[in-house]
Amino acid sequence: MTPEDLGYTKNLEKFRADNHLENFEIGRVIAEHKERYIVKTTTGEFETEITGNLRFTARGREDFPAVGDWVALTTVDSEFAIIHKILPRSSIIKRQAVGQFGEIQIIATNIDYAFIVQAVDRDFNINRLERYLILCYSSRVSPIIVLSKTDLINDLQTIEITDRIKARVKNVPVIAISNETQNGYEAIRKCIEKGKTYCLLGSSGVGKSTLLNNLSGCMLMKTDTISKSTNKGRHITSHRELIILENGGILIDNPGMREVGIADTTNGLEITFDAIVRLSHHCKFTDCTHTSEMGCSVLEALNKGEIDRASYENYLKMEREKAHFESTVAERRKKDKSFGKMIKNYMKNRNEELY
Ligand SMILES: Nc1nc2c(ncn2[C@@H]2O[C@H](COP(=O)(O)OP(=O)(O)OP(=O)(O)O)[C@@H](O)[C@H]2O)c(=O)[nH]1
Ligand SMILES: [Mg+2]
Ligand SMILES: [Zn+2]
Repeated sequence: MTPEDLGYTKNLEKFRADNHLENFEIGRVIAEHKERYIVKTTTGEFETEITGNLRFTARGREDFPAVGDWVALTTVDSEFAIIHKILPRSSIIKRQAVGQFGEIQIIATNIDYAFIVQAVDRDFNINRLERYLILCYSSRVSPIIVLSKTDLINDLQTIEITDRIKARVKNVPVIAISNETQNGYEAIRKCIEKGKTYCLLGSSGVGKSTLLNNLSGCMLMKTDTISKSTNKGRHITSHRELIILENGGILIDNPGMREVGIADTTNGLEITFDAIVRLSHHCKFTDCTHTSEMGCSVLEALNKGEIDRASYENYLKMEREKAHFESTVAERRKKDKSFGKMIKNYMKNRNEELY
């Protein structure tokens, strides 16, 4: 095995040389278990921990390793190693964790493509697809839409669903598959290139792990029948894991996501809703909300039927969510700042008392 088989690139090698990391081993994080990371190198797999220095200088989640990361490490013995540095990430998929105020969760790093998996049964929802697209585009990851469980419907219905997606979502491949019959697998295999990293995104129970197991030819990931009566989607996959396929593609499985919160959306909205955003540049008012204004190009196109109404409504919703996220971040910064000031004043007063 070579580092390239794990997805190593020239850019990473350049960074390694520029930063004098030749004396360290280089490896890729393939799994994470509560601050312990499994790292794969060309010589084996190691259980690792980060150095105390990395831990104490970390400012947030992003300063800790995540699945997909390239790291510089020193081996202690044949099973254990210490991570000294995380190499720069070419991409990072993150989302706002559920319930936690502004807390960011890293889904995976150094990803080239994301398979967004939706099942054609009750899970299917184009608004949610657009959420995943925003997530991908803001992470600089190319999306590929995978419709699973097509064995549950007939061919005409599959075509109808595919067409509905294509009417709203432009420039993204849509592949319909069944993990039961393996229909559509050829198209999936064609997408997978050697040395490129793919991650599987989607709700619980849509068949991500089944797809991964079938592609790899062995049962690497646990899958299970979800409670059919409630269809609640008990999570089967509990953590992220990276595997290498025989054809050289690198796949990262993920636990299903219940909510896809919109966090840092740099360009994500713009690319996902490209047609609407382009139109909005022609609105009469620069602060146009595209809801009731005179001279609104978006509303004009909507009334002429040139843009999809459902997509337009989802766009407005995503814009509101983005604005809400940004204001909570701003508020938190303000709070952090005033807290910082209070500490500073306290220290100053204390020092004045001391001297
Ligand atoms: N009929 C049908 N069932 C499928 C298909 N793909 C997966 N399943 C079934 O759906 C259930 C869930 O599959 P998993 O592969 O575990 O789903 P997952 O997306 O990995 O779920 P989480 O790990 O919870 O996120 C299993 O019982 C599978 O057998 C499919 O294409 N057709
Ligand atoms: Mg799974
Ligand atoms: Zn407008």
